Amino acid sequence: MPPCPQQSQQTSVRSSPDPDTIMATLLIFFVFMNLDVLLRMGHCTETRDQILSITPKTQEHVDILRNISTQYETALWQPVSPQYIKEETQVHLFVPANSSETVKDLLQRHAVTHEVLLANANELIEMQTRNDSTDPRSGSTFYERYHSLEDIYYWINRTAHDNPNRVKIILVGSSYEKRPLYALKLSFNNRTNKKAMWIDCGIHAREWVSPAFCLWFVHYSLSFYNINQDITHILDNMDVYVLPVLNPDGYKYTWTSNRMWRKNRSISKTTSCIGVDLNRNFDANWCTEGASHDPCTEIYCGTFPESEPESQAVANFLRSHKDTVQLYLTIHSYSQMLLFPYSCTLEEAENHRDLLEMAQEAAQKIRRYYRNIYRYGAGAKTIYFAPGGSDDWAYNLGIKYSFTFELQDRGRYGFLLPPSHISGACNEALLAVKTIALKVIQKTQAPTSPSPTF
Ligand code: 0X9
Ligand code: ZN
Repeated sequence: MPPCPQQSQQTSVRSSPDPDTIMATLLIFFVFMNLDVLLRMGHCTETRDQILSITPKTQEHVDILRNISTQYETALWQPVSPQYIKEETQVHLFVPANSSETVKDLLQRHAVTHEVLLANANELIEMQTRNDSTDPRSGSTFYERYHSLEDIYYWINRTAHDNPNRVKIILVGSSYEKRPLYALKLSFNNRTNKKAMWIDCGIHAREWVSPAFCLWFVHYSLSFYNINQDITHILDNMDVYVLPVLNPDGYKYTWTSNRMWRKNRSISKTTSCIGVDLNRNFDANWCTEGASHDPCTEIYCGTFPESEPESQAVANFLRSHKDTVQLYLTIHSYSQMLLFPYSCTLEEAENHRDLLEMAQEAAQKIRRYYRNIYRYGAGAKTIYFAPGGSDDWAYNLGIKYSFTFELQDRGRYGFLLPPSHISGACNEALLAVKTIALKVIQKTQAPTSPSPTF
């Protein structure tokens, strides 16, 4: 909770012979001087959305938290679903202003202590949606800000138009609400038998730094080709498909109605609950432990694998390009992790050692150059069981280098990462992408141009 404004000091006034007049004058003067403070005091607990961090110490605490996050108007940030709440593990909970008092009362009544991670989420949300191009206070560039879906569509067209020899727009499908799913194909030469990599962003609507990364990556590729040795080598040897917003309906919804929305916006025939978790909708041990058949949960797997137009579009595209695509990357936030298959089983991927080495090297570079810690490992062992994910599905399709990146941060701002952190988050993720892509080229392709020294 933000500190309620303190009452200002009493102001001294000149004495008057009439005590009643003194009192009345004092009262009027006091109210007038503190009007702003008094007004704000009345609202300081009700008008601000907050993020609480709570570490349950007992099973009773766990049960209370599960109850709060399912029965009250809140949004669980971490873990993704109440079933993963466990003792001694931090829970991040978004509490809208109108449930704040009830939730805090409940916690207090059961002696569950909490810490306020963000006292005023509304201010952060406002900061992220401000149109900074017209804001004189902002010195940031286009790529250091978040953009509405319309702006991203405009940017896609503009980028292709301005780079006709290197960038093509590919329509890979359309969303449930019939928005186009555009990917950009970056192709810097016409070598025969050229391989490719795929990057998708924004599968989860509220993870805004993810689409920001896709834009960052494309911009970097176009600006630093022939300047940076690593990106030059990658683009000389691979085409890159970039899908900036895999879940446009959800992304749009986070800009207009609910900043904490995760799923797509498909309507269920059986309930009024909306949306499927697109990262539970792929055909990889679909809807087993770690996903849910309940449309009202955040990890709802849909009615059958690829029931959703968004996941089906990506799956169709990859199926028809599986002989060229060697590397699959999907960008999420938050928690700073480099994950690889499997998340849908505890079994090790056949090339587990390779994947581990690549993730380790990428994480080490981030640590060395950016002093930031990324954990890495197979999904199921590193975070939780999560079947139906795009990374596991792409891996089973035959794309043997498949990774999920969870970008910044580790919970300080969570999904509300301020725009000023976009460049740091994207630069370190870019370093990881370059490290992994170079390794894939090294492992799979005969060199055509001198490869950079690692
Ligand atoms: O649960 C997820 O879908 C991802 N984490 S997030 O907090 N961004 O939602 C992790 C995905 C890991 N990979 C698979 N589950 N296949
Ligand atoms: Zn995600």
